[in-house]
Amino acid sequence: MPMIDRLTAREILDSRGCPTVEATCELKSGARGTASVPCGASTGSAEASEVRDRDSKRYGGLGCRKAVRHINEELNRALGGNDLATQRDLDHRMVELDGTPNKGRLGANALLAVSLAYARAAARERNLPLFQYFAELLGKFPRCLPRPTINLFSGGKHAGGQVEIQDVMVVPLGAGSMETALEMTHAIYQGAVELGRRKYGARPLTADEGGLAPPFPGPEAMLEDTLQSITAAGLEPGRDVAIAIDLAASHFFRKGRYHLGGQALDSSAMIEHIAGWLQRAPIISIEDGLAEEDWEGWPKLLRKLAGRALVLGDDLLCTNARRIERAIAARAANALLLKVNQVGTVTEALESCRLARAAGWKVSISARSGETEDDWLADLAVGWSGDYVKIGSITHCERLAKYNRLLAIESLTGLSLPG
Ligand code: 2PG
Ligand code: MG
Repeated sequence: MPMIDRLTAREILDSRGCPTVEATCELKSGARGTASVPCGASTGSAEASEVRDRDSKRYGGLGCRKAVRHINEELNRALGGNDLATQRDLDHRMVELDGTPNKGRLGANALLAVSLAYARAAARERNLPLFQYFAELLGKFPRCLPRPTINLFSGGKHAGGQVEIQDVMVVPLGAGSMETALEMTHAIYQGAVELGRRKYGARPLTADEGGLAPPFPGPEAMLEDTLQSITAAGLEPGRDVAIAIDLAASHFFRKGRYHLGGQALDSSAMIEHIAGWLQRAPIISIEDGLAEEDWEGWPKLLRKLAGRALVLGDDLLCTNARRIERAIAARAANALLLKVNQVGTVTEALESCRLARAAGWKVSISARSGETEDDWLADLAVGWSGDYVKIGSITHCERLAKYNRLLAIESLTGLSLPG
């Protein structure tokens, strides 16, 4: 039975150079686990709340010394030496201790760091690979690896807003293994770099998640360039490689209108606009096609795209059980983007995953735009049988830590991508 001996934490930096929290959990048995938490830029308004120092003299107020102190002091005192036999016990105890509806007192960043560090320590205590520990929490061993949705082009908040759409991703449908999926993506990425050089006159700069971010004249050019890059790699769009898009539409929705490509579209026009893209390109997933508060529009979007593309909720759902229940009841989506730090503990994220699955939804397990070199996300995506995994592009070390871990899990387990 894992019993916590000591919790410690430090402030470290994420891939944007912003502070975040790393925690270490030492169990009585001597097993230890360390884990760090990511941070979003295009956040949903219902996300659990991080505690930041708000001291403008350090990191523009984003310091995490308070959250670190909450782990080193209060959480260490309250949880150390207690008989917390399971992940569930620990996470529920932390939620109780925090005592707020959004984890605003101790901080979702503090709670999640402890939750994950404990998971790692508990797995080590039993000599389990981390993905197997997560699979045991779910109660089901994965039958295949999640299919990667890999960022090729970036816009929106991840690229300084040169185009409104946030992520255009490639989905290597024709790949039977993670190894092949990455190899195909490399060829497409190189094609896109070359295309960018020719079309926009310079090697395209990369955005927060390593996606290429040339000065696209509009979202349609982003799609067109994606198709051309796939073809330039000798691959066939739709057969070998599909496209997934995260519009992150909440971030260009103002006063009831979607401000996209110089137009101001109402919800119905926006849905038609998206449906038009599906005619032009093999798009299999639309994430946050509408804004998080456009609850009336989402069911219409689902009806329009049903059977053709997934209607994937990120900002809409925030991995939050109550919002997922509402979306299921309203028939507002058919897929969940799961980000553990949106909710703040492993157990609550698992509950959200279960809810989505019980409704017959697909689940895509996602990193954040601000990440660390920690690779737990790869284990989580495999352990919870994610249909898809979203990590970012195949550049930048914080992304590669996860892709490389997926390669390691692939060779360790012999699991392949779904047929
Ligand atoms: C998203 C994520 C990852 P962020 O919107 O899906 O791309 O971005 O972490 O900034 O919320
Ligand atoms: Mg998103």
